[in-house]
Amino acid sequence: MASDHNIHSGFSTRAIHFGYNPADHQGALVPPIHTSATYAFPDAAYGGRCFAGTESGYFYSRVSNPTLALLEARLASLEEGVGAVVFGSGMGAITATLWSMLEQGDEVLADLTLYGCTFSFLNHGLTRFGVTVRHIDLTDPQVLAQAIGPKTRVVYFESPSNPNMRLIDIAAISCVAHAAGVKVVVDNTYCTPYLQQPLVLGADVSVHSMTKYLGGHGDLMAGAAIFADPELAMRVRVFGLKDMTGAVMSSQDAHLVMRGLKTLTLRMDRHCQSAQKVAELLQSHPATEHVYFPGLPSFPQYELAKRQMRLFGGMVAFELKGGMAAGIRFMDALQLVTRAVSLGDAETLAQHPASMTHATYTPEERAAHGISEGLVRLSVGLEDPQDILADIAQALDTAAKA
Ligand code: 4LM
Repeated sequence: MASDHNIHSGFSTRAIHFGYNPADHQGALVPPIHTSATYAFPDAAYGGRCFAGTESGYFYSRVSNPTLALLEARLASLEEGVGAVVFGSGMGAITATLWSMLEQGDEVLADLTLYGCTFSFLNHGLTRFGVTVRHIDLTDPQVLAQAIGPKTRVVYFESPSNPNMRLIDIAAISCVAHAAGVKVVVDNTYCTPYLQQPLVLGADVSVHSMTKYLGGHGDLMAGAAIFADPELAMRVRVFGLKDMTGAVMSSQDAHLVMRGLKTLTLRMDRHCQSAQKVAELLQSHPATEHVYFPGLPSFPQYELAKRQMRLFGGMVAFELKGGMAAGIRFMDALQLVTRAVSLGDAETLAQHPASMTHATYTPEERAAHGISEGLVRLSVGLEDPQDILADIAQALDTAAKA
């Protein structure tokens, strides 16, 4: 397991060094990539103890692996958790965590808006196995206080939510949930541990798609769950990961995520600065009807954003005056900005949630959950800001003309 090297250092230093000392690895600056699926036991009794959980050594890489363990230690440090488990995708992290926390007859209270496949897992997946899912407006902690019932086990939300940027007050929701003995799971993908620390604010689990900002280069699929409770972390590893999903991350991808983490703060600073400029451009343009970005003083939850997030993030959503038709014209006019789903890459990406990432909702569900048909989502990348702005400005002008 990783040592606690650099335990007291700053965030960027830990993102680069935490848990690794080259002196323990023949001086290798970059941690080795352990590809072994299985591990030799010195004797049979040792192997038995590994399987019984009384020996902490490695025994099979579906449960743990030294390269993944280093990444897990680093993530736990960055988000101030007691442990972390990594997965082959963000959906792997979400499903393994919820499979481990819920039983038949339990209830999940989720916010109105969630990433499309998370919505689908809850409403089309867990409900088939006797779990009740109710969507409530978690932007108001009083709504949660009134909704919690005897079967409620988990409160689940994203902040900001994908795609319409609803912010949830993590500390206030955790307070209400914990008073009733209910656990809080937050999807922190949009923020990363650099911008927001759900566990410090009181949540029990923080889940991530590391396919996004943590990997940062659009070249891998990965997920993580970070825990405040070591027993829950262990249950998610030996049940949710090992038995229920098998959603194992490859050690090569763990190496790439650790490479991405080295530049996380630099990249996030730039994503956030450029997104602010993009949001201001959108807001000032006559073609735009609404802009959703936490860093605009006109954003209804601006005060909460300042309190809860270090910076306002790299994601911007907006609606044009001509609705969906204008949004599609805007997307088709883009030249530098790439039409693609996903987010957090070096490339600026534009997508249309209603027909892409949130097509798992029916049109009626989208309307009920506040996802408008004309919404366009931008993941603002790392290109020169003036080039991003120029492309968006010309596409807005084109969209407005027709
Ligand atoms: C997208 N998102 O929005 P994997 N949590 C959040 C997400 O945005 C996503 C996942 C989990 C998008 C993918 C196409 C807030 C994904 C799921 O894709 O399984 O790593 O993460 O564009």
